Amino acid sequence: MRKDSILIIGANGQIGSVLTTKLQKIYGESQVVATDIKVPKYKQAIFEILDITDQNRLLHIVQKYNITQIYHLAAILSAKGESDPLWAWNVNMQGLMNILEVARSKNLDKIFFPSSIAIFGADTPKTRTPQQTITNPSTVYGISKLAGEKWCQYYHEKYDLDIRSIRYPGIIGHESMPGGGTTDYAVDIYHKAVQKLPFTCFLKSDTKLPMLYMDDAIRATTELMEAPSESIKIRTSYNISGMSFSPAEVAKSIQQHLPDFKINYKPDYRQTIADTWTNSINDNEAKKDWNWKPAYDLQKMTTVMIQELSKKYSTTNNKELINN
Ligand code: NAD
Ligand code: AKB
Repeated sequence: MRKDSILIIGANGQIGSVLTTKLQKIYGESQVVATDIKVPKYKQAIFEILDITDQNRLLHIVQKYNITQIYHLAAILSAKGESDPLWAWNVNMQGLMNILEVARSKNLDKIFFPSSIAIFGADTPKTRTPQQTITNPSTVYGISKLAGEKWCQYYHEKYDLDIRSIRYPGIIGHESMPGGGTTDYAVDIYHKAVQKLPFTCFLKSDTKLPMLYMDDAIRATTELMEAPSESIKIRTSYNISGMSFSPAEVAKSIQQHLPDFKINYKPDYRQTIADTWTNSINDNEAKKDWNWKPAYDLQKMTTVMIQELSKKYSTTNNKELINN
């Protein structure tokens, strides 16, 4: 029997850094190869530099470590992508196509590709957005994720590649900093609150978006990847839901712990992106097919975020933490 050998692409990022630790715990450090375009801040047991637009280098790493599964987390997110749309398209699309081709030609066992609520657009039903619906994304990031979902389904149907995907909402965790998305404010707000600083939000007070606590995101990912192949009925990408809130609502939940916390609003170009996204997600298919169930709501997440960040800020150099 072949032992699983895991390749993580984009391992230094907000999700990748946490998922790498989790997969090292599940499979053992010697079985997990962390890669990124940049050297990580903290030493990994096995790390290789990989620019995902370089297919030869990807193939070399897959062969060198006898890789059986890939978790593909490298992408240019919604806000950053709008500053250079062709660069974002190249990283997001060429990167995915390189993985699909290497996975097909080397007969890899399983691939994970994260999609996003960014695939939805202004004419998508806003509340409890269903699995199958109008998409019509407005950002280059959203277009690339939607095209990516379709390519994943194509490789599954045409080549029987076992590729699985989740449409993550905005992810919030205390372990790492976000990398250039429209939902980034929902992590930054906790860092400011814990440092007793006021927070200027780049979205309006009542802009409600779907969000998910990091623990739930990581558990959803490993549960989806461990589910029997025959129970995975959706080969584009699964809707999943955790919680939905606006900046005013998260500020209020923080004020229950830190009553002096102050927020003000200065909407910028990210407001235009958020306005096209949905408020909440219907995740019935994920619940039905692989028993998805979130564990965190806003109140529970706020309690843990404040506890964990307070510990970190009391023991760590702030600058090092912020640049984590
Ligand atoms: P991130 O921006 O924090 O991390 C992405 C990582 O990819 C970074 O470490 C970066 O150095 C690396 N990278 C960039 N270009 C690369 C390249 N050419 N080759 C190799 N590595 C490269 O992103 P994240 O928040 O950790 O997101 C991970 C995945 O989850 C992405 O596909 C993202 O679209 C998806 N997602 C994230 C969220 C969220 O809220 N964080 C929500 C929905 C979907
Ligand atoms: C972003 O805001 O771009 C990401 C996402 C929801 O895909 N956090």
